[in-house]
Amino acid sequence: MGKMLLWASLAILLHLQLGSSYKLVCYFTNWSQYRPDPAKYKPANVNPCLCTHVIYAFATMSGNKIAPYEWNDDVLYPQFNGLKEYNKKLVTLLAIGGWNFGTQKFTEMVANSANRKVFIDSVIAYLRQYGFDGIDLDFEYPGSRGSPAEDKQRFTILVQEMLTAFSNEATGSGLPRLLITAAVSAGKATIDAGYEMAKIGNVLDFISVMTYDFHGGWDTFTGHNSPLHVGSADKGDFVYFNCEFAMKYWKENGVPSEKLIMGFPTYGRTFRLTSSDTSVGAPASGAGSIGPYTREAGFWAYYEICTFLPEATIVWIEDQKVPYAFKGNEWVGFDNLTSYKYKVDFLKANNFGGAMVWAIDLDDFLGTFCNEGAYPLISYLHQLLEIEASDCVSPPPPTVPPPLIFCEGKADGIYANPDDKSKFYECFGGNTVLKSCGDSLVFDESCKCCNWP
Ligand SMILES: *[C@@H]1O[C@H](CO)[C@@H](O)[C@H](O)[C@H]1NC(C)=O
Ligand SMILES: CC(=O)N[C@H]1CO[C@H](CO)[C@@H](O)[C@@H]1O
Repeated sequence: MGKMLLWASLAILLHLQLGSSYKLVCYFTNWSQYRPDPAKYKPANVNPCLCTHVIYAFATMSGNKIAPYEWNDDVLYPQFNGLKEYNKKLVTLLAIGGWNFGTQKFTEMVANSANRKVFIDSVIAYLRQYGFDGIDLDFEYPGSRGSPAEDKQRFTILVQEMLTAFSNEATGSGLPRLLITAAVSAGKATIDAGYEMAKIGNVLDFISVMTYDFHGGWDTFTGHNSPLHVGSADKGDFVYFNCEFAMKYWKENGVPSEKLIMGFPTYGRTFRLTSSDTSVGAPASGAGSIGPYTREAGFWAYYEICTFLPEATIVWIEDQKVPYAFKGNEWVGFDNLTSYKYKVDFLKANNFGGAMVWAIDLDDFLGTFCNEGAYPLISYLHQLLEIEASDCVSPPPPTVPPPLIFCEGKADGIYANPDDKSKFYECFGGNTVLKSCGDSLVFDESCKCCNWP
C-alpha cells in the first residue's frame, strides 16, 4: 500500500516536472487582420500561454527566395516573435506556401540544387533576422495541382539538404538548430503522389496532417469537414476521407507516431441543401452563405457557427463522432468540445505527437460570440493535452471593442447607417457588422449598395 502511494506520488512529481510532451501547434493567418471588428485578429490577440507552437501563415517566394506577403509583415513578424517574452518555451515558425500560393514556385525551386541552395540560404537568413525558430513547408502539394510527379522525390531532397544546411548553420552560429516542419495532405491519392513518407518522416521535426476539408461546398452532397471515423454512408474512395484513416496511413508508412500531429479545425464547412433531405449525404448545390466576418463561401469560423446554432437543428453523427447543424437550406459540419474530446482520445491512444489547429483566429478568441470563455476550443485542447504553461506570464488582454448592437432584433440584410453615410450595416443572425463603402462612395438605400454621392 505504502509502496503504491510512493510510486503514485513519484509519477505525479515526474509529470509535474516534465509536463506533457504533447504539442499544440496553432496557425495564425496574415489575412485575419482584415476582418471586421470584433473578429479582426492581430499578433497582439494571440494568447502566448495557449499553444506550444505558433505558426505565422504565410510567407511567399520570389526568385527562389523566401519573401513577405503583406505590406506590414515586417511589422507583424516582430510582434509575433515578441510573444516569446511572455512564454520562454513558445516556439515560433514561419509557414511558406499554402493553398492559394499554388505549386509553380515550389516546382521551380526544388528543380535543381542551385535553386534549392538559394532558397535554403534565404530561409536561414530570414528566420534568423526575425527570430523565428523554424520553417513550416506548406507545399500543396508535391505531385498534384500542376506539380510534376518528380517533385515527390525532389521534396525529399529539399528537406534533406535543408537539414544539413540548418545543422551546419547551428554549429557555426552556436544557436539552436532551426526546425523544419511541414503541413501535409490527409487525402490518400494526394499522399501517394506527393510524399516519400518514411524518408521525410526521418528528417522533419514534426509533420502536421491537415485532417480537415474532407468534404465541402465542392461536393454535390453534404458531408463533414473533419470526421474522426469512416461513415456508414461512405462508398468507394470516400472510406479514406476521415482523420483516423489519414493519421494511421502516415504512421503505417513509416513516420514515427510521435512526429505526427493531427489537424483540428476551428471552422466548419457549409452546404446549400436542394431537397427536404437534411442527412449526411443529402443532395447539395454548392456552398452555403458566406460568413459575415470570414467572408469566404462555404466556410464559417467557430464564432460564426455558434451564433447559427441556437435556431438550428443539431445532429450528432454517431459513427463519425462529430456534429452537424441545419436551418432552412443551410447545412454545416463542424467541431465542438465533444468531438474534440473523441479526437484527443484517439490521438493519445495512437501515441501521436499532438494537435495542430487551423486556425487560432477562427476560435471565439474574445469569448464574446459563444459565451464559452475566450478560445473555448483551443483552451479545451490545452487542457486535454495537459500543456504545461506555469512559466507563462499572460500579457494584459487586448482591449475588446464595444459590441455593436444595431442588428439586435432585425432581420438579416443590409441597412443604412443613420450616423455616417460612408458606412452601412450588415446583419446576420442578430450580429452586427459595420462596413465602409471606401473611396469617396456613400451608401445608397435604393440599390442597397455603395454609390457616387
Ligand atoms: C456537441 O454537439 C452534440 C450534438 O448536438 C451534443 O450532443 C454535445 O452536447 C455537444 N457538446 C457540447 C460540449 O456542447
Ligand atoms: C490579405 C492576404 O490574404 N494576404 C496574403 C496572406 O497570405 C496568402 C497566402 O495564402 C496570400 O495569398 C495573401 O495575399
